[in-house]
Amino acid sequence: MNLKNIDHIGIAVSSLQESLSFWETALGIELHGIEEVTEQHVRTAFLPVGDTEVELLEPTSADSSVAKFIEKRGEGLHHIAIRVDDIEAALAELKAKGVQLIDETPRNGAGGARIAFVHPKATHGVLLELCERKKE
Ligand code: CMX
Repeated sequence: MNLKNIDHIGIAVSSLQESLSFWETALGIELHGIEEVTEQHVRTAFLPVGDTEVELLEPTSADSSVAKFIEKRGEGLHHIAIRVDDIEAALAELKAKGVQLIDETPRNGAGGARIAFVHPKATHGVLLELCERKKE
């Protein structure tokens, strides 16, 4: 599959407002925008760093997988997202290789991206997101 780059790194936080004071004030990174992704039950804040971004993820409901993650493991690194050209092709290739997928078909992510997750059990402990964005 044609992997492009690390699109973003997701960090689970209890409060966007509180964590932004570190990323914006201490590191001086300019916030790219805040967006609610209703399908994923999260509010996200994107902070560009070089050719990738940090995505802060705040749960909007107790049912959110991010809320469960924080409850079980505390705030911290939640996932790594790799950008692909063709997400359906990437998922088909992983499925054919017997990789344990969370999503066999893409869902909607922040910024109009199409996303799908690979189970952390398949990746030796890291939740991996595949991410396809509209061509610029
Ligand atoms: N990174 C690494 N490991 C993780 C993890 C994460 N983010 N989340 C859970 N795990 C671990 C659990 O601790 C558990 O480990 P142990 O078996 O050693 O205890 C293991 O994965 C499996 O857990 P599970 O009981 O099968 O499943 P959970 O109910 O904990 O759900 C997961 C885990 C990954 C399947 C679920 O969170 C999921 O479907 N995630 C994809 C969707 C998502 O995370 N959306 C939010 C982001 C949206 C966005 O970026 O827009």
